[in-house]
Amino acid sequence: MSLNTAAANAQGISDDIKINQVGFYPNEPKVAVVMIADAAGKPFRIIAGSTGNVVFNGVLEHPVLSAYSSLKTCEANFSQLHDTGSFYLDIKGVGRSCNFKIQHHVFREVAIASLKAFYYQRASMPLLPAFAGKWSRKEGHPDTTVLIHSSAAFKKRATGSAIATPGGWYDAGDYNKYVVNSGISTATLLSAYEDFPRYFDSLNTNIPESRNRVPDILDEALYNMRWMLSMQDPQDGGVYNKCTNANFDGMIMPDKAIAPRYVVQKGTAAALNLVAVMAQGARIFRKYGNQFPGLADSCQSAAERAWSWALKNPDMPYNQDEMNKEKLPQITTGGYGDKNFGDEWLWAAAELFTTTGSKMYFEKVLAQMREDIRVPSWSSVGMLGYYTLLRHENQMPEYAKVMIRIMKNRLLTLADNYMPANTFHTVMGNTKKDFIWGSNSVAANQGILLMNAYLVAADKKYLEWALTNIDYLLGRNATGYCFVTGIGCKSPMHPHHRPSIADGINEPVPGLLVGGPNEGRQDKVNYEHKEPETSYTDQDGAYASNEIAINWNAPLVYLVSAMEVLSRK
Ligand code: G3I
Ligand code: 9MR
Repeated sequence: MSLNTAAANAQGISDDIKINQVGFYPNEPKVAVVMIADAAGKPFRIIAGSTGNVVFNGVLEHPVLSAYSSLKTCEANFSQLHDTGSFYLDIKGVGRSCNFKIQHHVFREVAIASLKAFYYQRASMPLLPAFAGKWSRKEGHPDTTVLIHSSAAFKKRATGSAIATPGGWYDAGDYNKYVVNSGISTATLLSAYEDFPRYFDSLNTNIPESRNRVPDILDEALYNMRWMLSMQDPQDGGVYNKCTNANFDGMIMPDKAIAPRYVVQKGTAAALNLVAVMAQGARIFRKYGNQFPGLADSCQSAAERAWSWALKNPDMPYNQDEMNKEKLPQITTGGYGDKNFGDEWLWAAAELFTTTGSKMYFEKVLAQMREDIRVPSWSSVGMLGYYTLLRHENQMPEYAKVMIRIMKNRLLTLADNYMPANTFHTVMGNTKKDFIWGSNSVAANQGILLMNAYLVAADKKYLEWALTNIDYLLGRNATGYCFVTGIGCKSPMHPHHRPSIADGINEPVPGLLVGGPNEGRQDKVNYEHKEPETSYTDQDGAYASNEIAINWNAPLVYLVSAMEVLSRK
C-alpha cells in the first residue's frame, strides 16, 4: 500500500468511489463511478468541505458490467451542481471520496505541472532549487563527447570519433534520447501553442527562461529542438535515431550515470520526425526573430536537408536486433523501431507544406492519404499532419481545399467512434486494445482527437467526450489512481523513473504521467490485478505500466490546457 493510499484510507476514503480527484468545471458534466454492482437507486450526497453542508442529493444509476472483466459499476451524476468550492462525495455505508474542487480553471495546476515535468527531464544542465525546489539536482549527461557508433559511421564521422549532442529531454524513466519519440512529443507541445497561443502566452511554469518574453511552452520545446538539430549529420542531412548508452543505466542519479554515449544509425523515421518538428518550429519561431535571430531559418533549412536525405533513403527502418548481429557494441536500449513510414511522410510533408506553401509537399501529402487514419502514437503520426492542415485551413490555397475537406470528414468520422460507452463512462477503455504500454497516452491522444473535432465542427459533444478522458486520467478509472505524480489524493509514489527512485526524496518528481494499465505486463513484475483496465501497479520495477515518458506527458499538457481554454465559462 502506498503512503498516500494509507492516508486516504485513514480519512475514511472509499476505494469503491472512482472520481476525478482534481475536480470539475461549474458548467461541465460531473460524474463519479461507484464500484458496487447492486447500488442503483441508492442515494449519494455531495458535501461542502468548508461547512459540512449537503449541497447536492442524488441517486446512483446506470449499472454497467465491464465488457471484458468482472467489474460492475454505477454512476453518480451531479452535473447539475454548479457551486464552486471544495467538496466530497458521500455514500452511506460505502464511504466518501477524496476532496475535489468545482471551479473555473480547475485544471490550471495540472497544466502547469505537466508542462513543468519537461523541465525536470532536461539533460545537460543542473536543475537549480529556484526552479526545481526539493527536486533540484546536478547536471547529468553533458553529451559533449558522444561517440559515433559503428552503425553510424559516415565520411569524416568515423567509428569512435566524437560529436556533441547536448541538451534535450531524457525520454522517460531512462536517460537516453530518441529522435523518433522526441518528434511527437515536441510537436504536441508546439501544436498546443499553435492552437491556444493566448493561453500559453501567460502560462508561467517557473523555468530559467520564464522571463525571456517567449512563452514557457516554446522555450521548453526549443530546449529539445536544439538537441534534435545536433542529431543531424551536417555532411548529408541524415538524422541519427538516438543518443544512447549501450545498455540501460542502473537506478542512479543522472550525474552518476557516466557510461559512454553513442549516436546510432540514421533512419527514415528519425529524419522525417526532424523534418516535421523543424518545419513546424520554423513557422512558430519566425515571430521570435528578436529573441532568437536566425533560428527560424536554421529550423527550416534543417527540415529541408533532412527531407532531401529521406527522399534518397525512403525506407531505412531502425531494426536494433538486426543491427546488433553486425555492429558493436550491441545496443540494448529502447528501439522505437517503426517500419512503416507512410504516416511519417504525410506528417512531414504536411508541416513543410504549411510552412513553405510549396506545392511539391502538397503532392506528397496527397500521395500518402490513407483511409486508416488513427489516434496518434509515436509510431503512427499521420493524424498530426491532419491536425496541422486543418489548423491552417484558412491560409490553404484553393487547390488544397478538397483534400482538406476530406481530411475534416475523416477526422469527424473517426471522432464519432470515440464516445464514452463503457463501465467508467469514459472514451478510454471502450476496447481492451486501449490498454497497451503507455495506455494513458492513448487516453490523452483520444482526447486531443476529440478536441480537434471540436475545433473543426464546434459541436460541444466532442468537448464533453474529451473531458471524460481527463476524468479517466485523474481518477475515474478502474485503478482509482490519479495517474499524474503529485496531483490528487491517490497518485503514483513509485514510478519507474530513475531520478525519482535515486534522489532519496519521498515524493516522486511531480507532474509526470505514468504509462497506465497494460495487459501485456512485459516487466514481469507481480501485479495485484491483471484485467485489462486494472493491470497497473505502483512499483518502481513495473516499467510496462508505471514508467513515465515525454510522449505521454505532452498530450496531457495539450488536453488539460485545451480544456482550460474551451470549457464553458
Ligand atoms: O501495437 C500493438 C498492438 O497492436 C497489440 O495489440 C499490442 C499487444 O501487446 O501490442 C502493441 O504493441 C506494443 C506497443 O508498445 C504499443 O505502442 C508492444 O507490444 C510493446 O512492446 C510496445 O512497447 C513500447 C516499449 O517501449 C517497448 O519497446 C512502447 O510503445 C514504448 O512507449 C516504450 O518506450 C520506451 C523506450 O523504448 C525506452 N524508454 C522508455 C520508453 C517508455 O517505456
Ligand atoms: O529502465 C528501462 C525502461 O526505461 C524501458 O522502458 C524498459 C523496456 O525497454 O527497460 C527498462 O530497463 C530494464 C531492462 O529492460 C531489463 N533489465 C532491467 C532494466 C531496469 O528495470
